[in-house]
Amino acid sequence: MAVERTLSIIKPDATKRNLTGKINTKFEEAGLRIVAQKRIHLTQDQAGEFYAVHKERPFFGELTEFMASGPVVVQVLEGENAIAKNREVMGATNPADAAAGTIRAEFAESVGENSVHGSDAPDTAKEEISFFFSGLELVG
Ligand code: DAT
Ligand code: MG
Repeated sequence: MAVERTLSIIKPDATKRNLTGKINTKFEEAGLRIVAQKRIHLTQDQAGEFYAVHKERPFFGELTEFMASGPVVVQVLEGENAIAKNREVMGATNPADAAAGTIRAEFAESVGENSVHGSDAPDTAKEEISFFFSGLELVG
């Protein structure tokens, strides 16, 4: 295992319900360190650029509208095996399938409004981190 970095987003459904601290506690309890973090409000175009891989999917409009509907907290998490570990702490995309104790099992409202995003592989983690952060903003 190696020390990795991954991109996490606390989505508008969660910031709206003031859950940033509770979600961050889940990351920290799992051994993930928050090495960069900022609260921003995306435009729908910016959300579409970030989620470009899904642009042909039927839910793309709903997804980008939701991601632009309120503030998000974008963050870089660091730790051993951080990409897979974060996916584990997040739980399955659909909260109905998410394991007990995961962020999505505890907080997500639906498959669309599912509280968190996490990179799914080393190449996407690198791209997604540089979408939001400059090297100067990453404090290990
Ligand atoms: P994940 O966020 O677990 O990586 P994904 O990459 O397949 O899941 O999809 C990105 C987001 O798109 C997901 O977090 C919520 C939304 N989404 C996925 N499937 C959906 C569906 N069937 N209906 C509505 N939104 C969906
Ligand atoms: Mg994904």
